[in-house]
Amino acid sequence: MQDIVRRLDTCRVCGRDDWLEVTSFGSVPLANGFLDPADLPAEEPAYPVDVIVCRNCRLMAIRHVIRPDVLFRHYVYVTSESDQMTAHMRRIVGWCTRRAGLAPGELVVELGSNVGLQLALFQEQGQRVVGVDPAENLAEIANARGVRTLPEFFGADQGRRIHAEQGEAKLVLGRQCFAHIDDVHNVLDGATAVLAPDGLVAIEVPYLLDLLEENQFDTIYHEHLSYYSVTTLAHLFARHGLRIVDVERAAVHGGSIVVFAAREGSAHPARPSVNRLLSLERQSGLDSDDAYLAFAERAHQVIRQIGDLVRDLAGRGLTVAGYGAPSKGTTLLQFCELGPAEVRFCSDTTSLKHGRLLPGTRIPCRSPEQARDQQPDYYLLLAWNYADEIISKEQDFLRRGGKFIIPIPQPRVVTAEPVPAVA
Ligand code: DWN
Ligand code: ZN
Repeated sequence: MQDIVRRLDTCRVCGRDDWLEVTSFGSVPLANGFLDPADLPAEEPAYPVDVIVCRNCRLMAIRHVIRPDVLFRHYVYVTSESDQMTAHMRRIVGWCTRRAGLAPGELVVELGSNVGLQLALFQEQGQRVVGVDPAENLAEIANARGVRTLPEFFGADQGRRIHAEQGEAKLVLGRQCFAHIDDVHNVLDGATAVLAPDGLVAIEVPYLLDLLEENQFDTIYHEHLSYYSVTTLAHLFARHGLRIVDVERAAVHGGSIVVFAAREGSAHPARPSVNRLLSLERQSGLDSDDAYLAFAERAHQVIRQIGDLVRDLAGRGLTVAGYGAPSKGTTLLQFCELGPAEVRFCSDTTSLKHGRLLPGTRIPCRSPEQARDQQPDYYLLLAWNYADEIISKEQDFLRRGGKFIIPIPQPRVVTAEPVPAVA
């Protein structure tokens, strides 16, 4: 255990050791640690999920850092090909092309590029691309589809090497991976080593403000070391000669921000979005302890509500299953202490998860095809960040009397006929 987990004492952004202890969600196995039923471990290691906030730069983080190779060398999460995500990735291409003035032949480098879906869209419009992702199994898939991907953790060495081999990058992109990075300074050293003088760094992260306001406690798990606001990212970028020039908010993953940063001396003007969000964060109290403590109180209340609701339904002999087995779902089920007695199975489209058991709860994960023969009375919608898309495609289930429980921000039941929220 000791060499796999380390305690975070000094802030990874500003270096201070002055923390607000926000709350603990207990100790749980890793969110993507799906188990092979034919080869169950005697004991499943569990690690604390303790939430802390730096009192200097307001970075929200978890206290215990799991070694990145344990989390990411073999990865079961594959970028979703849902309509919502595909539309979002196309929007990212537009946003980045316009702001960075991307032309055909110019270089785009993506960190955490997964199976290369995002980079393939830049390739379509003529950019040269390089992905860097530590997940060897996913980098293999990306390379097989013609998206050059280095199966490595991105850092200063990789930035320098790509620069030497491919020249300057007009865009360095990191979608939904910055929260997963421990040594953020090494990564930004890599980004600035390859970035063109007038290039842009674009970082997409779940937005701390949405997480707090929408009680998204289930997105707090070991892969997510940090939870960022624009204020904290501004601190971080300034230490690397970068300044935030624009920010877009996006609905993906429960509410995210896409932050664009340019070199200090470059001509990129700062857009009004930056000050608008910095002041919104001040107005929302992100610079005081109360906002985080109030979130913790709400989160534990919602955890109780979800657990009580599902246990009550199961107790009345109704069947409940999980819709999706996302990392946030395996986390929610563990925090709510729900097991196979309450949640019969989870159905998920990711073939890497089929036939496996969810970490901690050991609830079986099935394919949607298998699930179709055992429709439950209630689906607990664990992939709630795709609720609109999933509910519109599952109208038959609703028409046949099936019901959805959307757990976040508070549990509410969705039926074919709208009913009031659970008190
Ligand atoms: O930060 C992270 C984000 C980018 O992705 C990672 N740490 C891990 C992962 O988080 P997640 O697993 O919570 O991500 P998603 O995208 O919310 O996962 C959705 C899950 O739901 C996938 O396993 C696929 C599944 N799904 C499904 O079964 N039917 C999704 C849709 C849209 C569906 O219709
Ligand atoms: Zn700090």
